[in-house]
Amino acid sequence: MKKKLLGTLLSAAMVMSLLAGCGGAAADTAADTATAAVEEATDTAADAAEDAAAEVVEDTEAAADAVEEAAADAGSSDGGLISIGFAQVGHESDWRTASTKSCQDVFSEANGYDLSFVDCDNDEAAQKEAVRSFIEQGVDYIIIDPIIATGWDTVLTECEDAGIPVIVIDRTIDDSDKYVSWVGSNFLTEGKAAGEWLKAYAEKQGISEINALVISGSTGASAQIGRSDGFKEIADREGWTILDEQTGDFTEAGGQEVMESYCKSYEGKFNVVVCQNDNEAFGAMTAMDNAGVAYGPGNDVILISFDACTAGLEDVKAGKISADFECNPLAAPFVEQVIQQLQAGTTPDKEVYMEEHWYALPDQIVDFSIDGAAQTMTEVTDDVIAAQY
Ligand code: GYE
Repeated sequence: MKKKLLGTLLSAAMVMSLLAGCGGAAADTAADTATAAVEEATDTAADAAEDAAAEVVEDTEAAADAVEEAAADAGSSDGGLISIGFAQVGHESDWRTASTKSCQDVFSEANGYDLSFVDCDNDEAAQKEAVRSFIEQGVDYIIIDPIIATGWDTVLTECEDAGIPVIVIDRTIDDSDKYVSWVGSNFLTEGKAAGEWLKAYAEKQGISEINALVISGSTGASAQIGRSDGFKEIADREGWTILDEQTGDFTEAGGQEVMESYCKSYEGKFNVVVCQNDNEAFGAMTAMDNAGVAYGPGNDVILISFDACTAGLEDVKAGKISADFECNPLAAPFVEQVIQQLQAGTTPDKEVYMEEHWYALPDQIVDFSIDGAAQTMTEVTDDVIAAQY
């Protein structure tokens, strides 16, 4: 870590200059004593002068060694880079790929970082192991994107005991506050946005009855909990029926599998499908195509999705997904700000929220509000798609 090494070098340099000063004084004293000794012709004074000179030489050598050691440290162990361990969820979605790339781009060697990246493949135990291995490595900072929201206090306490600041990215940790900062999205708001949009859109279309099927994300992930709770809050208030909610694990394969079974179990009974991310929606569309279910604006089934990645927005533009609620994965620059604040000794905000947009085509753009706050929707155009992650 740059800061520590610089400190060591500075103090070593200070010790050296002090010793240099002392060396001059001690040498003078030694010389005086030696002269006196010669004058008085006593062996004792000569010995004292020799001892003093030897001590000065010894101390100066020790200081030089310290400087050399610190310089070697700077050159060898981490090259003065800030070391970071990042325990990433996995590689389940387009969103995740963008999140990983964002972190790898920002925390590059060229930017002054030494990043240890672990793809935890959606395995909670592997994620805790990754964090513990970062503690063993003695990294400067640990970034965690928690696969699930609970079960964190023990390992976060271990980080705290080791004096390593933890920054949480994306999903939240709900049962421990032993982290410095969290940077991510408001998943509850995203879920409510989908519900409030559906209410306004259904009204505009003259649809009075909603029978929804939800394909949820990985169970226990805060992104799943927030989106489920937010949508359900509006559904309950409006008296809609949620026919079923099963997890597609945020993957395309999972979305397809769940939708295949929904198409059989709820044939002709549903008019809304809510997928908690775009990849699930891609799978659900394949399943509906295979089952002969028509979806998208102008068809029986309204398909709602989250994330709004490039491919998701392409499906909005193609008239397949009726509305897509963004979750912004490009959080790494904000995490870097947190780290730079910590480096500078200032206290970062405990929570940093990402900005996001709600996307649709013009006919599906409706006015709605969330908890009294009016929302603006963004029309999906080619330029919007080109600028998306
Ligand atoms: O929506 C999904 C990903 O945690 C917000 O995880 C993230 C979610 C995102 O797999 O695509």
